[in-house]
Amino acid sequence: MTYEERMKWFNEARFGIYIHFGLYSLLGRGEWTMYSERIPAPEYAKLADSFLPAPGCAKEWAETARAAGAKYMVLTTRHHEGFCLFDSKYSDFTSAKLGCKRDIVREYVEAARAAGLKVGLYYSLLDWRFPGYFEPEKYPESKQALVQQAFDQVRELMTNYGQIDLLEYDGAWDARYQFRRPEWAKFWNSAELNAMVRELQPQIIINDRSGTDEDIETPEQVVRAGQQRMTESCMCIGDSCAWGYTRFNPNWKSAEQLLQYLIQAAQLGGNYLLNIGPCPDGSIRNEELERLQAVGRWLKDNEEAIRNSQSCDLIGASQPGIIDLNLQGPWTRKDNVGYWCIFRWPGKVATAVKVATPVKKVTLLATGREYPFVWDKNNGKLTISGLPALPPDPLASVIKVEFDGIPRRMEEADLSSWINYQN
Ligand code: FHN
Repeated sequence: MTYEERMKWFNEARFGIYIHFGLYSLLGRGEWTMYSERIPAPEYAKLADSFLPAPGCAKEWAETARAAGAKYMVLTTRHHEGFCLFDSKYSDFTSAKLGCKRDIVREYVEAARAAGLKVGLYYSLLDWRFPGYFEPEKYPESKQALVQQAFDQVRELMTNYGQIDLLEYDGAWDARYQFRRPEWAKFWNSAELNAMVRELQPQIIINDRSGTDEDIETPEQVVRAGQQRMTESCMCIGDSCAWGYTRFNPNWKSAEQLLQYLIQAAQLGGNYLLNIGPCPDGSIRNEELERLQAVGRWLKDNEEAIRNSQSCDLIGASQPGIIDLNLQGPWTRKDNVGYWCIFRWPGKVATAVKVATPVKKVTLLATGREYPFVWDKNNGKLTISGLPALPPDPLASVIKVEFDGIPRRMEEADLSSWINYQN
């Protein structure tokens, strides 16, 4: 399978849901609690007895992801605490053996498939229970056991759950945070690890966090274009330090902000992986649920602007504070069609500038209604009139513009030419 073939569904999707769920969810202080509070492993392990997610929680995640308009999910099968949500021959510290005694990963993959979603698995290479992670020179046997555990468990995940579409590694960095990727790859023997994964799952997409490059880059809490590969930007709905359930979480992003990030990702030809941190019983809290539902409602009418989008050269900024000379909003594109995603509705007339490509037709994407326009080929100004005075969609209204070719930005040879322009 070629890279393009493997990436096809991922490119079409543009939007996925990340799920951080583990023992840390019981504490409600984020997924780093074991380490940030230096809770000794035997004491932390006692939490497993109380890990009793409600039956059917995976179904709830999948239904919520589908209602949000996501096309895939990524579940933390094991985070840095080392607790596996799957049955493993290589660990007794699992949800299959303790607490609920259920294979949550199996429930999750089945629920995802039943909801028509692609299946992504997250696996943290590091496991805080191993001294050899923190001090590999001092505890070489522990380091060896840790790496062996990763091989054995990744093999289990790639063997026991049918087709896995996406593998997201994490936690490959060294405990002193020196961030040297070639050294991560050496520590984890990642080339060999990934060769095994690709042999077991030839169609899989793998992220670059094991130290080798693989298929996608996954920047956190920002949306940006890929530096070398396609990008999947992952982000929390609340603050950046709270991927796992964080009971008191003050800074929820609004549905408008989440949509702005999604559209910005689509504008750059990348994906947006939006995280939820289910409650101890696996349910999704209202603050997250209502925002995901709002994004889903918007996507119902406007997904044409998002799925399989290509990057667009026309002027427009998606985020507040980033002023690309057009405050109304960004453009996404599919071949010769541009989708102007307007967050700051201008009123009855919308004006785009520096449009170099002839315009054929203008409609509102959600309704299909056509609007009159004038395009001046000399100065590149596109003026659309007869629009509603108020924003047709409270979140973002999309104007679909059909061009006579791939829409291009007009270069201004003389930056002052507009001052006394007459046509
Ligand atoms: O340390 C983790 C963090 O808890 C979270 O899982 C994120 C998600 O991408 N990744 C790590 C930090 O890079």
